[in-house]
Amino acid sequence: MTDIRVPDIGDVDEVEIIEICVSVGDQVLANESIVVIESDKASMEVPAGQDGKITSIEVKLGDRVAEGSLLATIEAATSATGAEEKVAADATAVVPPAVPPPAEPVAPREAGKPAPAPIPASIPSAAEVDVLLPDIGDAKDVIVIEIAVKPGDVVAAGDLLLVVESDKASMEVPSPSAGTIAALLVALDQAVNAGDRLLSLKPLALKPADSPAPQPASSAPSVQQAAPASKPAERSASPPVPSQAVAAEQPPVSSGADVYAGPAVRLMARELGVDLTQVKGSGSRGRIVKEDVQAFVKTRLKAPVQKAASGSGIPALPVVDFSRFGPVEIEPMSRIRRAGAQNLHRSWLNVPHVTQNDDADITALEEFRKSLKAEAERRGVKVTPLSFIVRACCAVLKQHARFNASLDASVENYVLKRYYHIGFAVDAPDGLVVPVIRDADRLGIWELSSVINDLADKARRGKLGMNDMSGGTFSISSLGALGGTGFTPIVNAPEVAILGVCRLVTKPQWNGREFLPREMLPLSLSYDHRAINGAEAGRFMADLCAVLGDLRRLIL
Ligand code: CAO
Repeated sequence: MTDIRVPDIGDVDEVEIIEICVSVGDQVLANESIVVIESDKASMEVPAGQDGKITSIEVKLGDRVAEGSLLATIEAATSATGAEEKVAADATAVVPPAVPPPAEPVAPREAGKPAPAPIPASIPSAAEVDVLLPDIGDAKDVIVIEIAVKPGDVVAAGDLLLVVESDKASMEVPSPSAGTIAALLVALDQAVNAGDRLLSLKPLALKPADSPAPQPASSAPSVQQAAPASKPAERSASPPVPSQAVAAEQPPVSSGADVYAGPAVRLMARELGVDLTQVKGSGSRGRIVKEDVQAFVKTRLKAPVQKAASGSGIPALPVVDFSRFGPVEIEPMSRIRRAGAQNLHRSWLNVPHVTQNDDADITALEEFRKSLKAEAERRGVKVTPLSFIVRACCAVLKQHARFNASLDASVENYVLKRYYHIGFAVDAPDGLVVPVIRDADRLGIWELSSVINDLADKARRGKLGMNDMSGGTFSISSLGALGGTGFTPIVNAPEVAILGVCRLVTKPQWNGREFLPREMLPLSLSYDHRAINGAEAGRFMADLCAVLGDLRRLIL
């Protein structure tokens, strides 16, 4: 029994065990890796040092060890059973032993690999055959970048044995038949050429009567795929399979500790900072290959660009060259329009919107407003329905405090505002702006009309200051002069509601006895459904319509 210890690790005190490549009972060659250790500067594979059988493993993943620490123990191979002898065995021997040897114990496999099928005790074992590196075209000295099996593993025909890589491509070498891996004849990073012996395989054979029903090709290795016992074993070489070719039919790799990847891929992932649990394997049985890690990194590198394009991590819209379909010209957005677009997008994405529509009968209001015309001219103000709507909203907001509120950062509390600063959207030449009427509830119709005129004028001339546009508690967007029968205004977050107003229409209304022409004002109330429920919105709208329908309610 010989100890395998941490070798010279230079000037670092400790290294971490980041991979254990063998299990107790595994037959290993001298240059096979036992564990992989890693310092903050580099990782290093610790080889067995001699051919033999692993008798104990003294460390576990994550352990920190110093130079000289015991990693594992190994029992040197004897001449009768050692790996060395397997290497030297005549690869062309075809005569099965007269008495079949007992099935080899199946060593535990690497975490995440599909469990091999157990070997039925009645199955006779054929002679060992060598698996050779097949024709690899012009390539010379291709490198073994991954070894997917170890001595004792049971494989089905077609299962991945190892991966070699030239400077142009990587190729998988599958098992030519079902069997037990007898010995590995190459090591990681070793250069090999066509015809070189890669490993020796002890083919399995089944009596025909024992053959189970066929299973899908992607299932775990199973003995039903074994070569017939009567078929002589031969020096075998299967065509290499380009890694990508099998990707589509393989199941995805499982997550967490169940990552199925070889040491070379793991090393690459560590170097690139890739979490292999997030990488989908395209190799045989979901094994992660180098190309998967590269593709993962490429996707992640593109991700920030997409985020910037969509603003919220939402998949970006395709970039289309519209000039392919006809003449186009580019008109840059104004600064205000760009800022408005961002605010609207942010509100739309953050606020679950619901819009409630209703018509207010403002026949009496309109009569009254028109009756003020001469006086308004004398005062030098234009009185539109908007002043009355602002006034009515203030009265209703006082009865429905949650509409004059914001949600706090936890989204668990209302911030009820005891002031009524009403914003109104202005269609200014440079874009939409929302000046705010301060303490609108304290202003009469003349004052309100005057403030609205002044702020709208300032907005159209681009003269609004920050103070004119901040502190709003509720907003109104009036498209009344333009038309429409209803729309969905976007809540001006962090406010929780906004009232849209469309063009007044004369409509017949049934009063219980007859239809009469009435001046109906279409209203659209959008609200943040986190803060306001539908019934509350319904009551708010009913109260608003009632006030607009009879302004005497303002003095109740
Ligand atoms: N139905 C019918 N006529 C209406 C009306 C309505 N709902 N609202 C206003 N009017 C009339 C006015 O009485 C006025 O008529 P007179 O000139 O005969 O008196 C005329 O339409 C023009 O009004 P106005 O637009 O000058 O004034 P206002 O107070 O109604 O609106 C303002 C002011 C600044 C809100 C408006 O000019 C504006 O910019 N609206 C656009 C808002 C907007 O872009 N909203 C969309 C934002 S995105 O959600």
